[in-house]
Amino acid sequence: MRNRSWGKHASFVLSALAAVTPPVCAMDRVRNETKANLAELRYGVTGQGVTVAIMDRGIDWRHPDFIKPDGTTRIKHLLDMTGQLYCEAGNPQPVEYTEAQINAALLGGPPIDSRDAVGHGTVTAGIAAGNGRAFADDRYRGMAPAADLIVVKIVSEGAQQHEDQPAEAPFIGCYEYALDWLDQKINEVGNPCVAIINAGVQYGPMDGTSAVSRKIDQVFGVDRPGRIYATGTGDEGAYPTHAAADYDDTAATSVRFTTGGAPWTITAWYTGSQPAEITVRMDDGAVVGPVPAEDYRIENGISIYQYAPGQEFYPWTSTSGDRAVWIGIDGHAGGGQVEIRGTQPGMGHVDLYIADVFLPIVFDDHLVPGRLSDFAATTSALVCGVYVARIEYIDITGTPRGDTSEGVLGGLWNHSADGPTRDGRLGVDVATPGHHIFAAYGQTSYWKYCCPWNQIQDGGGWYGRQGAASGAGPILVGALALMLEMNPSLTGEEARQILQDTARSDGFTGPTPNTHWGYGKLDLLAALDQMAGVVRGDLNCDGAANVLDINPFVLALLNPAAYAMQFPGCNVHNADINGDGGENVLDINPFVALLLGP
Ligand SMILES: [Ca+2]
Ligand SMILES: [Ca+2]
Repeated sequence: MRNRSWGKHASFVLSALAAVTPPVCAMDRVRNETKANLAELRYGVTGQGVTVAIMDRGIDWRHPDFIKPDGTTRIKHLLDMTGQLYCEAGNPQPVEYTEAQINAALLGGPPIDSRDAVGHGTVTAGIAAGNGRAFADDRYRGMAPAADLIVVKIVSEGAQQHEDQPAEAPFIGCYEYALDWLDQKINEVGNPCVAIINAGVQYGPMDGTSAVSRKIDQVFGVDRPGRIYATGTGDEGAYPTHAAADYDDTAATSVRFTTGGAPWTITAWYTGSQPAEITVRMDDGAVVGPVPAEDYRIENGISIYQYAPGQEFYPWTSTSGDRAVWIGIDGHAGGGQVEIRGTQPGMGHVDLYIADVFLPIVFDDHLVPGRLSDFAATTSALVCGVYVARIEYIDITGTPRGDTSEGVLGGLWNHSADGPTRDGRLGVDVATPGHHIFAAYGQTSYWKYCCPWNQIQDGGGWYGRQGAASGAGPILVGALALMLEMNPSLTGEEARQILQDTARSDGFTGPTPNTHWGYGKLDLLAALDQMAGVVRGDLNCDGAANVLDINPFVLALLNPAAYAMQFPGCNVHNADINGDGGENVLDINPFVALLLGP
């Protein structure tokens, strides 16, 4: 320690405050890890007066986590798009349910014919905003337990028939319609809103120019006060699902792939001003192409469609000016290659994607980073990577369960998708502890039926396990709801800056920012502190933390009342240097480190 007199101060303060301990909370791990509990203790934030909009597989509207203590629903509006296929004509009309209808149904009136057949949407809502009422001490409440909800059932991968529940067919609703509807309902409720579409893969331009991304920008945007859109990165991290290469007109550039033979697709985006021919050449001898720009070919189980810029199908319909290619391959197990060759002088660049990891096809060379979902590449989106919050738990039967195969505790989840976006933005703002967390489970969902080991001990069957980007995104959504409660006119870009400024780096994140963690781990207390004007280490309120703050720091720790009198208007929380929610002996070493600098 360089400052000997400070050393004496420190040892004195240490002995004086040795009995002080940081607050202990019984909440689930995520609220502690993100410092949501500390943020609530210090600022009283619970999401009150904020709308959380969940676009997912629906919601178990009967679950106690979405019902207020007075028995009425927390759902202000519910839209069900079951049976749709994007925005195609002839789709079943979306069905809207009001708060009053849901309340009547809760009281035994006409039932609401909307459910979360899969279970995913209920978990999303629970993580972001469940109030924890289904179990003692609100133990499994989400991040913003007093927020209002608007729910859109916008997608489903389908669910099997089970018990007395019918099967559900897969569907994808019309995102444009849903977002326009949501825009209206947010205005009707009149409160700030943070929203998520908790779905999405690498299918689209991945640069913020798809129809869905542009609609999200329109409804939320970077500078619309009180409107924020957030999402997780995606689940494709570390998988061989993104390849890229330069090409020109002198020789074909070849990207190798291996397919299992089942039908699926490769999509590609390349430089709009450098038109190219595309050929698919399989090792089994099948060759289709070259297919010129804005042409197509279907032969031998292989389809190649080349779109003119902006003329792709919905929801791609990109405004980037780049050219898209859709390649379908069926019945050709084994190796092959996509060949791209320019048809005029000059260099172009091509990105090739496999939509998600469940498809039986991988790239074998030209692999590059950048596996965000198309929705996560939205310009206005605040995006979180995923880190591991839990590697062990006990299931509802009392059986210990573990999963150490997808990352170490505190480390990045192995498949957290990474930036950059295709247009070169970092693509990740912060990371949240989304893998293996506990939240509300839909009581009639397929998840609850199929996989009882995912239900946790001490949850009464109401709560279960979730993970991946789907677990992480709603944590960020809930955190943003608390930030909107602090400042209802906060914009997305302001929130992004605060989250980036206040994120924590550690041995797992390595140097930040980077394309996996963004600026580091979400620290909600630090974020709200920054919003409240806290400057850690500045105890005399002159705007800087330096040697002049040593005596006021000691006073703040020893005698907060005297400190308040001597430094009126100063914030005693400026002395919570380590950000653990208290001003005490544990802040001494961090304060010294702060003064001594890096
Ligand atoms: Ca100062
Ligand atoms: Ca502290």
